[in-house]
Amino acid sequence: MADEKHVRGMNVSPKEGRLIVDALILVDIQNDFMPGGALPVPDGDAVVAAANALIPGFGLVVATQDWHPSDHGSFAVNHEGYEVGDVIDLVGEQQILWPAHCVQGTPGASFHSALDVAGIDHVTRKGTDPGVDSYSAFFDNAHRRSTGLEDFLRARDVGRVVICGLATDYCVKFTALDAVDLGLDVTVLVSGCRAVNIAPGDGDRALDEMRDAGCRLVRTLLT
Ligand code: VGL
Ligand code: ZN
Repeated sequence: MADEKHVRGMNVSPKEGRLIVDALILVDIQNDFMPGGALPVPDGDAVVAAANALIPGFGLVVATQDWHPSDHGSFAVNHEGYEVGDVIDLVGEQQILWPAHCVQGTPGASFHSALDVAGIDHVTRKGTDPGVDSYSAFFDNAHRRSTGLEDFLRARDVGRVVICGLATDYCVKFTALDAVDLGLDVTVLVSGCRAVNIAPGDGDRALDEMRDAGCRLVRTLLT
């Protein structure tokens, strides 16, 4: 874009007399979502290289961590008589029951060891309330509580976000949809995302939902 400036890796462009800043949001690039992890996303480790390639191009990089207490309500093991994949009601929301994953402080909750964590400026942890899940980086699934990420981005004049990570059909999708609702300009780097695909096509349907909501879907940020 002709009006775009690239200042020491910080992409800024003038809007209404202010600068708007681009941020990269890396969603849940954690061991438990990798092949062999507790809640494996097929080919999930492919997003690490994509994330690492993007990081140097952004002046502001945020990473999220799914960060559950062991008694979290999204874990099947915490609901007697229920199994992984069953759907229950949790504070009025439909909740899929998952295997226990990303328990606070465990190796499964750590970022993938090859992720360039030195390039991350801020970490948002979500899913910490045992009573409600939080797929989105911004709000819990019942939209009752904010994670603080919105305030963090607004305080830094972020107007545009690029999103990649895991999983396309859950945390990436809900993060992208909330970001659009918050008035941010949202680009999803599809090549840097992978889906759980519990039902075949879930990932593709999630991409359609994001596009319909106003997200820009791209396969590369290079021009
Ligand atoms: C996620 C299911 C449960 C995700 C997190 O990161 O997409 N999916 N918790
Ligand atoms: Zn989770």
